[in-house]
Amino acid sequence: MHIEANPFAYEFELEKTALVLIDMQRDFIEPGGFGETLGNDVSLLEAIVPATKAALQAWRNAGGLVIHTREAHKPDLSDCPPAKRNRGNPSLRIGDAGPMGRILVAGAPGSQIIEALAPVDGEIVIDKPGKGMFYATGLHELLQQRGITHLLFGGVTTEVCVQTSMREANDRGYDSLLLEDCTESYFPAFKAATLEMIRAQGAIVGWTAPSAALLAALDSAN
Ligand code: TIU
Repeated sequence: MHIEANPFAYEFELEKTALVLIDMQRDFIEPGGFGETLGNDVSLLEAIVPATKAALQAWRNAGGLVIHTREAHKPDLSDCPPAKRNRGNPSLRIGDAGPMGRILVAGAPGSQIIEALAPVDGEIVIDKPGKGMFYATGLHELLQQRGITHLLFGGVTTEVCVQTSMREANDRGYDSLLLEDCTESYFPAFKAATLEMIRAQGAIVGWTAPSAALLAALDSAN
């Protein structure tokens, strides 16, 4: 299969490709969560939910593997170093009690994936303590066991956890594509810059494409 992508077509085999949705959690997308405590306008992120849901549904219908990540720490915060907990100028820090439970702590309501994109049976859910999805998660080994070589990305935020995960993926030998309308930043200029830098220099980190191009690829394969 191939997707009409930037800077050129992206070739993939369905059985060797996973759709990865990064950190589509209440803490980042809904009012009252971590994103808002960092001073951000979370309504920007909510706008990608319909396109992301459509891409997820099409991928599920095609029988593709789905990975969901969550940025979520252990309750004792032993996996959250001061270099992370003390950064920013939030009114609430990671681990503090917020309106949706403890901020970015596994099991808290705010750390759950938003209802519209909730994982279903057979999908993989990874709790990650860092920005990148490979750091301290064992995900690379799991993907290797399943013969995955290609990754399609959506999620939030574009320049933080999504970009870090794509760069980690590139270093580990995966060919990655970011679905342009299934990712968002609290800073539109950062999203635009991230899309540019991913695909610059001949797809130095990976490809980008609108989700319609993925849907067209899946349609034409039927
Ligand atoms: N603050 C911000 O833009 N992002 C994060 O803290 N985590 C993710 O990107 N998931």
